[in-house]
Amino acid sequence: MKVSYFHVAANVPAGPLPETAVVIDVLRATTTIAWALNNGAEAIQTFAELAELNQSASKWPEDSRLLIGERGGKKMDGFDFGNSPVDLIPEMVLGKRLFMSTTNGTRALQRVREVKNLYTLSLPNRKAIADQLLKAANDEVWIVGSGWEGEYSLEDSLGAGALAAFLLDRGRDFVLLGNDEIIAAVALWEKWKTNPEDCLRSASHGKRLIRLGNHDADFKCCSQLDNLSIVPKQFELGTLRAC
Ligand code: 3SL
Repeated sequence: MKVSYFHVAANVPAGPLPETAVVIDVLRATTTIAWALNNGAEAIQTFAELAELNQSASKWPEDSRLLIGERGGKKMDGFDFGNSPVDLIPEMVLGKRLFMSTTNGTRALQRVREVKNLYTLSLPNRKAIADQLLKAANDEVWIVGSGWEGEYSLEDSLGAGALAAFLLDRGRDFVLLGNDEIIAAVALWEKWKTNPEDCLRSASHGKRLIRLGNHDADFKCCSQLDNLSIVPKQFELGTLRAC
């Protein structure tokens, strides 16, 4: 299994996609997705464009839908929630269809949405995703970071490294690091694996969230490792469910 990492959607090579891709947005979209599905959301429909989100959401009964997401880290007018994973408790999301749009994460998802197996990764569900990948043992897996408006993001690389390190540990004989980015990501994980929260707070997007207000609960939640067994997978184009 050859595992490669691309920092941002724009770096994903043109041409045929592999069978399997994993999208990461450690702060915070894919952590929010993992927690929302863990807490009983029926499905999460993701959108890069707000107009499309509003159009799809308007066709769904109001009492069984939630609009969630952010722009620049802030909740949007008319939305039920921003992009904090700790807000999406079972009392809020159980049985609900979530309509989600974020600055970068939902765009990264869109770039690789044609793959057969599309998963989302966060630190909390790192082992669950790794186990799924090891079980399927596809020849090629692409990990795609969300970055920030086209730029590298430290925390997504940390997540990619965390996943690759686990895969290497369990499958050293058949897991191959496919590009320099994933080798660098593993080195980053080695540096911060005992204190991922410190990495998240050191990252430029972590600092952006700190400037916007108190996000201590988000940092804690987004840096927890292997505490969720949820595997978010795309079932219909743009729609994620627990598999
Ligand atoms: O850019 C994104 O997709 C978001 O996850 C960013 S934020 O952490 O919600 O601000």
